[in-house]
Amino acid sequence: MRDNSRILTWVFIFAALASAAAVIIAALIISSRGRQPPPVATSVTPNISVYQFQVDADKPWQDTDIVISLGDRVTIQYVSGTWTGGIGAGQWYDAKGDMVARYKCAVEARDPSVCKEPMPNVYNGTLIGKVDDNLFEIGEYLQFTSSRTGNLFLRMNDQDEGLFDNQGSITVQISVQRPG
Ligand SMILES: [Ca+2]
Repeated sequence: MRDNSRILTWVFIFAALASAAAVIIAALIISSRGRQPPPVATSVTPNISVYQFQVDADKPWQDTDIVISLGDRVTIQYVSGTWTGGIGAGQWYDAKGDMVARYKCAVEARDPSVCKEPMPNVYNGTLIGKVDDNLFEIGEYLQFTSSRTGNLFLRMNDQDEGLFDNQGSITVQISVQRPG
């Protein structure tokens, strides 16, 4: 009996340590992913998945963790929120970008090769995306058939050095329709 209870005690201690380790590992995994939870499809039919994702103005390319495959029909739609690409300028806007300043580096700069925006031909402050090395302007709405395979990344069109004075975030809905 005494041996049995000792074994039980050790089993209990081992179980407690194992569950504590599991909690710590889970916390590390969650914190390493940043503050956004992994994408959860909010509405699923056999071949359509719908997600929501928050895009922060002051961060470079943000990984949605949504895998896009070649041939997928992708729809990205602005849902809510405002952001600014320069808090000092005082303009807040949605995914369309700064329609007051209407600044396109490739048009305004005397030498377009100095432009550091990800898409110098797109207005600053606009929502843009990429899959693999294929960049595209989104604004408030974009539907396309993907020519690439990879995770969907989103950000504001602003140069990395210019992110420090950005604020706000917008939420978008992303739907991915697999062919067939
Ligand atoms: Ca900025």
